[in-house]
Amino acid sequence: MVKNMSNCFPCHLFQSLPSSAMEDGKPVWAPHPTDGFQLGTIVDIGPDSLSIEPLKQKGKTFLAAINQVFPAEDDVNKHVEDNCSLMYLNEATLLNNVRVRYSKDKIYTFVANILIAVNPYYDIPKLYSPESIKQYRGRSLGTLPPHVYAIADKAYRDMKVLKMSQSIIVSGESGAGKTENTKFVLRYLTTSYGTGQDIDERIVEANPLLEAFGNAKTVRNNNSSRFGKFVEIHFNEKNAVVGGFVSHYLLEKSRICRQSPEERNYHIFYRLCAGAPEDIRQKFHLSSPDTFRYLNRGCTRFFATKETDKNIMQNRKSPEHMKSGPLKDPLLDDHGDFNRMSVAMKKIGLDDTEKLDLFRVVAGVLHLGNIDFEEAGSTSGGCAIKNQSSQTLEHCAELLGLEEEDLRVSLTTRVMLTTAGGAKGTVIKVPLKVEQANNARDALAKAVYSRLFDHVVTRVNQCFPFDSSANFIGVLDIAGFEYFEHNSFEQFCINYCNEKLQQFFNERILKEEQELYQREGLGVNEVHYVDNQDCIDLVERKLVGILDILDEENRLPQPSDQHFTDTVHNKHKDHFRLTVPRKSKLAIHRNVRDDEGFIIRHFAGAVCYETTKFVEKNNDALHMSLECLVSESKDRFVRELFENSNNSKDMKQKAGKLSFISVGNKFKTQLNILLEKLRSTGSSFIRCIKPNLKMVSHQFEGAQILSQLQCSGMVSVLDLMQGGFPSRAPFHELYNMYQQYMPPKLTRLDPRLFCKALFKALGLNENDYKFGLTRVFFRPGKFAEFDQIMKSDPDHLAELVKKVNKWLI
Ligand code: AOV
Ligand code: MG
Repeated sequence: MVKNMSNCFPCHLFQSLPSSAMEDGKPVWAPHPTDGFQLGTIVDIGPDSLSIEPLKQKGKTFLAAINQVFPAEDDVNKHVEDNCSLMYLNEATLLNNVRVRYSKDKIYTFVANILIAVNPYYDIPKLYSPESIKQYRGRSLGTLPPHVYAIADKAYRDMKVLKMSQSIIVSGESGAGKTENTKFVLRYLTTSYGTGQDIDERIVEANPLLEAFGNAKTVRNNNSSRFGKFVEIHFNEKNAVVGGFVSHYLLEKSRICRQSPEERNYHIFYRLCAGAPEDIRQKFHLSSPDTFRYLNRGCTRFFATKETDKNIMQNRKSPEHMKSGPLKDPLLDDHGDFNRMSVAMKKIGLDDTEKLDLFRVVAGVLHLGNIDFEEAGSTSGGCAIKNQSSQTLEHCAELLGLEEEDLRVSLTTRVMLTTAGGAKGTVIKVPLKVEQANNARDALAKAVYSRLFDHVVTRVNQCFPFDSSANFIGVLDIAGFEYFEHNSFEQFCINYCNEKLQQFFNERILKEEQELYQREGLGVNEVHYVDNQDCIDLVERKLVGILDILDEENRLPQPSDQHFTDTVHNKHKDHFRLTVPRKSKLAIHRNVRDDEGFIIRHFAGAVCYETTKFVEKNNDALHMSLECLVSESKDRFVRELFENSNNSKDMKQKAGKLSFISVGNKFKTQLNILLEKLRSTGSSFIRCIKPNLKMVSHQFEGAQILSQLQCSGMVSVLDLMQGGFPSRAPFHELYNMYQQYMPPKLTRLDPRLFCKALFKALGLNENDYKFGLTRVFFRPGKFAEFDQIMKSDPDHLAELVKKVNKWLI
């Protein structure tokens, strides 16, 4: 089997544009605003731009920058399973190949052994059937059409042969299909290599539970994961599944209290309201979602008005959708999902008590959100809980196992430690203003819910325990590079994570390639590529990195986002990766100082971060009064949620001091552990692509997709490959493939000599291939060309055989 691999000579893309393109009027790919690229011919060449006449609009020329015009394949309707067998490797031919394949429902494409997966937004018949699973079992990469199963099987075989753990890194933007592909990998591995026991099913069934608590509807994805995860499947010495382990990263906490227009809170809230049986509804005082503040402020439109919604509605005819209360999202079936989730919970072994514990806390958070405050009549300047909220307060206290009075006091006052008059250590209660009390309430809700999520993950991990494991295959499902109109701390963290993953990707793709070249004695030059270590340092270096500067700010008596931003700019005045945003970028529409933020030049593009709320979002600590409150809950389950983080003795001492738990640095630590793990494994990459913003099938928005290919680093990979030898085949495989076309006399040669003779005779250009110790390496597209000659032209072949004979004599 011929493998196409990445390679190492960085070269300017334009170098591949044949100089003859203009003379022979051969079509080229030139930029197109919505399709990404369009075919055209070069009609004039300027100093740094080309004049292009589009094929579709004769006579109407436009200018394109030289480095954005690319050679096209002769047949643009042709598609290949491995993009590296194209003659020209560039972003335009990749986009076109992916486009042609997508139009034929071939959503997977290899670029060497990196898998590109386009989200089809509908179920392609049989693509993931049990037969399909069987088919891919034990088959080498490239022998069957590209598939996520092919990657899963390669990981398994590599683990087995190399006796080394493996990881599969799935990336892409929101809605690109990361989570779905991750699930296919898990199902594939447990089905093919499980022991047929509970464990296999549990690894798959843990997902509905994790998704109920950690996924939500956003404008980009109706089932968006709001956390990152690394799922390890562990195998024993005999390479059978023995257990699993899930690590999670950065649950989005802001969503618990507030959602953007047309977005929702975590699924579990609505499912519980819609699906809980009557006795639970009564016990937890549940009612329709629109009676809860934490649920009724995001989804402002409840009925399908968008074209897409209508389409999806037509596919989901259940009248249940239309019946329920106003906060019912027509696209989601909360009632049915509740039942499916309950089944999944049962399958992974959660009993009714545990289930009720989870639901009780979820309901408690909902009621907490409904507590309202008003200015207190007294002169204290503080606030009181509104009368109408008194029952809510009671319900919340009951569900979270708190004394009503304690909850009231903790929400409306704050414990401080006096230092005045030398009377150190006197604890006093300072009344809170309405605004502060609202914040305290929301902070408590976020803390309770995120602890609950941590618990869910811990609990899930108990479902597939293992005593010992020989190796694991880990699947990383974490959000890809993000840049929105407004970017905050969440984007900052996720993009920092993507810088680290990109660095790993570069290391792997280039290093492995280099090692192979060395082993094969090819004597090619060192690989050079843009290292993003400087960008990573900017974020994570001790003391001077942005994360440490932020922590430092958090520890000040009066931290401010502005002061933090200024410090970042002062410490990195001339940093190549960092700039001050221009006024126009930030200040418009928003009443902020024009420098309240920074721009970071990431590998995938520059992103402007608005630093408002960075300080707040970086702190995971609750006010002491609230922390004490919940850690001393009468409800054992609630108490345990807060147990490991603090012991109350410490806490009393800390009261009054500034409490701070760094979100950013915790993430940094987790990431570094993850990367260490990844570096110790063999790795495969899946790049998921979202075909359109409407979330519909059969619509390919070229320009959008192109930008995703660029952000995922695929374009730079092509850039490197185009200059090198991306296709290679072991001598013996070539020998086996072509010996049938050769006279017996030739087939007596050993495979290496056989290949040499063949190539010589064919008159192949020596720049197009190189002989290694065990295999031949080809320039892009050259193997395909050679194969074409060998298989298609008998006359030519006869001629050839004569030549080979001659050469041998
Ligand atoms: P994501 O994980 O990449 O986004 P998902 O895996 O949740 O994206 O995919 C989004 C939706 O696209 C799914 O709910 C499916 O409806 C559909 N989909 C994805 N892959 C396939 C497939 N192979 N076949 C059919 N439908 C598919 V996010 O978690 O938002 O970053 O945070
Ligand atoms: Mg997801």
